[in-house]
Amino acid sequence: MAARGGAVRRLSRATLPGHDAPGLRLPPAPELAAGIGIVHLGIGAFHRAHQAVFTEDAALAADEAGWGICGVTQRSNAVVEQLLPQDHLYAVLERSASTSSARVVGQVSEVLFAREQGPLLLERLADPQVRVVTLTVTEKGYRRGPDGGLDLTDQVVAADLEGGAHSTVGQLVRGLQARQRASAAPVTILPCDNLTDNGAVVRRLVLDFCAALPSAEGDVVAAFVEQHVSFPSSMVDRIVPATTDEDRAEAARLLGARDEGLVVAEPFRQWVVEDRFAAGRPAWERAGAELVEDVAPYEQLKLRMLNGTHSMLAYLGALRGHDTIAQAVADDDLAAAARELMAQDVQPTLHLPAGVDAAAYGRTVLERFANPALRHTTVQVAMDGSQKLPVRLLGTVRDRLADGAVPQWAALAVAGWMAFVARGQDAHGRPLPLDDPMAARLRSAVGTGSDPVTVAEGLLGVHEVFGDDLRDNREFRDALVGQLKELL
Ligand code: CS2
Repeated sequence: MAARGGAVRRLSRATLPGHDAPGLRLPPAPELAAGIGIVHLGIGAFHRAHQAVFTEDAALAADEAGWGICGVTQRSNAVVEQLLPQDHLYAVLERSASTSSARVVGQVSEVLFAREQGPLLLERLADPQVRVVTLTVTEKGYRRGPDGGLDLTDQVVAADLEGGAHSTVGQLVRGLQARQRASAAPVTILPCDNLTDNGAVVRRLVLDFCAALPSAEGDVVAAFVEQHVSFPSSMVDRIVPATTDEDRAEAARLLGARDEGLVVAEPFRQWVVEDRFAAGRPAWERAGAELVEDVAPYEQLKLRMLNGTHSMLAYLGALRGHDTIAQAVADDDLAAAARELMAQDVQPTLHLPAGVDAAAYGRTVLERFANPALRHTTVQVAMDGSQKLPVRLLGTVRDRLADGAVPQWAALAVAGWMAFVARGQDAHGRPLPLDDPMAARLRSAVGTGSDPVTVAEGLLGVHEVFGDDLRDNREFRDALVGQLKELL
């Protein structure tokens, strides 16, 4: 197949241009990525545009090999097919409003399809050379129950407890068991998903899994976890929309070759990591990551200001017929709502990291969202609302209610989600997909009702999302009903 832009050859070490060209940066020599030191579960676009880039830059800055990445793909082997024929090379196409540039990343040394290569995955997790396991498996990938612990009623988890290794937590624990038996070498598990206190969350899930194993088996691995495994939290930030054909054509022009593994990203990237590593780590601070003692204030700032506002713009924007976040933020009403959400509702709840100006942070967030070159779709950000809302918006709602304030703007964002679920189409009558692991539950909670009270009360009754406290909060309910009158 000839790609647009005339490039037919596939990206690989052999087809790389001889040197950097304007707008194109080549990868370091393959030796730098030699030796797998990191296993990454969930090698989607985000990992490739974020942690892999930081890791390569750290290896370069410190001139240190041994931190090659073994990426693991869970649901399909698409990433294996993308990267294997390319010597695991791929480009990150960085798009600002005015320019694009590409860099080819060579830090991934291996990609495994967990479903078909389970034994090899356990071997990697047991390998003492592997010292860090990173994760981007999305919110739903953790399979948490309503109390935040491991959902033992989940079928995949249940099958893993019988000896499988298909869920993320099952893979971690089966890998740790193999590691304990093989060498008992310490290791760090570093989650990079948008969850509050993600390190503690994953630690708890791992220990929940151990506790559900027969005790002779579970106690041994739990003791190993307690003594030799650390779970730092981290905050990750980079906007990485789905790659389009247009992106691939542009990258082909820059690379002179076709890149099936291409990812697209904004220029901005941030990574704040708790510096608690059981067995060393790459020199990420030399690549611009911030290694801190406590990530909580950074995480709260990012999840509530950026992701909360992103979700608001996604739902309200999609309902109004805006295809992209940039279009939504160019809509004066929605930009104003986004500013009010941050200023009125979110900012009063924040415990800011030292030296951070929340208002300035908020302005930067909106500038980043306005980047027209990214084409981040509203429906992409809108997906998995049942998993995202509690983390991004409902903490703000709870904190404001506890302070005796009614968070009208956060209620507007939540009502946007409710209207998105209930209406199922935008202002032009185009369908809006409800892509959510709880879609069936949400649909039945709304039923055939389309009036604000039925929709608000139906969805507030979804315990996993709102708990009992928000369901029973009269002021919040009234605020939602009021907003839904406008939206439905
Ligand atoms: C977005 C995030 O898809 C979404 O829900 O809000 O992926 C967002 O782009 C990143 O968290 C930015 O760091």
